[in-house]
Amino acid sequence: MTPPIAPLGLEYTAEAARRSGCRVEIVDLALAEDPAAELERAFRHQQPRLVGVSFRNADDCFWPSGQSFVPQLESLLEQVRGLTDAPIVLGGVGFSIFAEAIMRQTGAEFGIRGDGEAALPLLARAVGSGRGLERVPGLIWREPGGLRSNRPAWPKVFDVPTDRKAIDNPAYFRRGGQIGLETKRGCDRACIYCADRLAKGMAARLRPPADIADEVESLLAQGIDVLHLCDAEFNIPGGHAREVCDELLTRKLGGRVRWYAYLAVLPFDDALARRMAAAGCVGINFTGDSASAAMLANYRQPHRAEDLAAAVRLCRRYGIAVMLDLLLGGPGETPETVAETIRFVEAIEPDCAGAALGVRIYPGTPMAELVARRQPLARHDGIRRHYSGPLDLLRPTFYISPALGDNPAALVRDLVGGNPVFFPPEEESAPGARPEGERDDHNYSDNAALVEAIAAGARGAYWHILHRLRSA
Ligand code: B12
Repeated sequence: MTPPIAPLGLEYTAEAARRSGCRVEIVDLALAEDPAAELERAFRHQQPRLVGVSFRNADDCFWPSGQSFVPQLESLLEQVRGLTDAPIVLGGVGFSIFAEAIMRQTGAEFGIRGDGEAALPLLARAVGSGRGLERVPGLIWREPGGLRSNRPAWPKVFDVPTDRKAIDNPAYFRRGGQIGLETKRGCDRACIYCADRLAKGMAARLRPPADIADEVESLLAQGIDVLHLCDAEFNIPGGHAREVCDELLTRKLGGRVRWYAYLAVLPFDDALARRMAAAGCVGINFTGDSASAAMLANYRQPHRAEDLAAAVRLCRRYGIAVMLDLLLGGPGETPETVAETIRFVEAIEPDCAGAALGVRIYPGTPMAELVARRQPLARHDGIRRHYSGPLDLLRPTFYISPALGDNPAALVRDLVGGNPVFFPPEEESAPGARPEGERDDHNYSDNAALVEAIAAGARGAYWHILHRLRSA
């Protein structure tokens, strides 16, 4: 996928395994010119005990393209099987969201749902000794009666390596424009559609601020000074966000690094905005969802339209670029609530607003239950998908409120009316058909405009780079 995003989960997991005494070789297929040749080279002179595969994106989570990456995972596993008899363990956020379904579909011997750092070395040992599988956190494995699963690996203590040398981060920085790091895992919000609870759990697991600052220093020492936080929401809980900023300020890192973050609209106040700006934050992407009170209640968001306006004002006050991510088309959405949201967002003038249309339905979320309660999912008139046959939530399956009619993307595009603040949805009749130069959505998968801008020196969050391209 381009621009390429550095595989942070792979890096933390591999480094933790190394520290626990495992011999680890990383084969980074995302940077390889010829991935098949790279794989062959890796297995030519050695046979590992275990092959781990990090699967980050199960699909692009984007309507109308709805591109699944599970077929690529299956063909990768086929190649690996041709090169070694070692068992395969799958992990990664894309895997964790759909863990058992992916185990069934791919035939992998093992999967780890949740954090890999502690679990992977334990599995390597269990595979070596032939016992102890039931003590490996998050493990899913095969037994004659079917799949067996341990509880997800969501350890309370967040202790990951801070020395970012396991993968070629400078190469990703040159080609991908920013490098990620985490300040916590898990989110206790109840937003009906979110997959984070499936992959990271609902209890926030906080990372010591000193470790975060150490990691920033490690990246800076490699010439990497533009970062993107990889928390679901940086400001949940707000107290930890303040402590992280304070640590960066104490170490005087604020002036040396520029960083971007995802934030919930609440809690966000003058004190946090000021601290974040001083600590180097240059852009925030808020989970805005909607400006309609009815829709925000349906999504179970605690904020209201006026909180969106206040967040944009605070960002302006402290010179932070601001993007609002909208989620249009959820349960209860009507043309009137879409219009209310678009008009409100226009009026409060963020730098950008992502007018995403269609809610990806993840199994086991309140969204999946809610939609199924109204009508059986397989025959539901709100379901949008590009595949036929039985409904399969592992394949990109979306919900768009039937009240938006047959061509909801055209409805949204009309309301947006060409306002360059918005990234509007592509029309269903023509997914991908818009010529590359005219593409105006914010799907970062195979995004040629971004690749080109980054090659020419642009750095930052992708929405911010696209925004600068549009305003140039
Ligand atoms: C930050 C972020 C971004 C940033 C990345 C910035 C950066 N420089 O890293 C940006 C904005 C660029 C981005 C883009 C996209 N993203 Co994004 N992103 C995230 C987010 C919030 C964090 C990802 C992350 O790094 N997590 C931290 C790492 C450490 O966790 P991890 O990867 O899960 O790894 C742990 C475990 O999974 C496990 N593990 C990992 N690998 C392995 C391997 C083995 C063998 C084992 C045992 C364990 C293991 O151990 C690791 C450590 O504990 C996630 C949601 C989330 N909370 O994770 C979404 C998320 C991954 N993104 C998602 C999507 C869809 C995308 C895009 C495709 C969107 C689009 N259409 O443009 C693009 C793809 C970009 C790309 N080239 O890959 C989805 C994927 C869902 C799905 N359906 O598959 C997620 C889950 C969000 C969501 N709920 O919709 N994203």
